[in-house]
Amino acid sequence: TSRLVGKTVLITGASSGIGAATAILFAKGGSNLILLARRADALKAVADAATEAHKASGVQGGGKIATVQLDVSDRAQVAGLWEKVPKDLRDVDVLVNNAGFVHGVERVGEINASDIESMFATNVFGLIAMTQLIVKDMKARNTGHIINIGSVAGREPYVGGSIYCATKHAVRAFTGSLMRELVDTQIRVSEIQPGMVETEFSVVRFRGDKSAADKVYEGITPLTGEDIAEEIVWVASRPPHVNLAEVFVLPTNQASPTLAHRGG
Ligand code: NDP
Ligand code: 8X3
Repeated sequence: TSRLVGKTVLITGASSGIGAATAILFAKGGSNLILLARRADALKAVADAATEAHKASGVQGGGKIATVQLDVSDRAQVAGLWEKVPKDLRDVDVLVNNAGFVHGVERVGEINASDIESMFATNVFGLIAMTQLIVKDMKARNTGHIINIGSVAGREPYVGGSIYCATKHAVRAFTGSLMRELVDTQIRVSEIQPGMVETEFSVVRFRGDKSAADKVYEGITPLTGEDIAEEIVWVASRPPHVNLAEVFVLPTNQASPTLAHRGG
């Protein structure tokens, strides 16, 4: 991972779960960080943990961290990002488009219009807006790596997940087009597609109902945010001529969104 020392990594949705674990692992590897999320306090706590991790690693170089309170679904906020980032961190080497969520398990016909709109606004339009902003600079410098967080739900739809699955299928299609468009550049484009990861994801899905969220992971050892962080850092730290285009990563006892073996 010496390839990551001094690189600048921008992570959206860095205040919890996969994004937070990824921030800490890149910090350990000597990268500089720009961390984005809507919750400023949680973001600050992750930045502090990342600073500690960088110090404890003893790696020379990197360790600069900027946090920006930002909603990726707000186009004006995304457009104003650079005003909030110190000049020496404005050349992004790795963009991790991780911010995303699902609300509910309602079936088509019963889904709140506001949930439909907010899932697309964050998972799809937010990811696209961030990419549009940053790919321009990457193209100008002919270097960079865009890592999008898709999902098993972007490969296989399931009952009660129509909108979320549609957003993640959209992420996969967008990522595929982008990779093809950039084939004549030194910019890499990758997608990580996790199965069940125990984060705040299910608490958000069940609108704060922790016991409903816990049931999702009952009888199975789910992935952790740290597991996915390892994949992201692995993908980002391959030699410049190697692009891990897709990484589909499941818990050992999960085979699809609806096929999991529970109870050991
Ligand atoms: P968490 O809920 O723990 O983390 C989601 C992160 O996204 C938070 O930091 C949240 O921060 C941020 N976020 C949400 N909406 C916005 C927004 N509009 N603008 C900026 N930040 C936002 O869940 P995970 O870590 O599990 O989720 C990360 C990604 O992984 C998501 O894209 C999710 O779809 C994907 N994924 C998750 C799986 C799982 O089983 N957990 C499986 C497959 C994919 P804040 O609220 O502070 O803005
Ligand atoms: C999260 C995994 O199967 O709950 O992307 O949609 S799933």
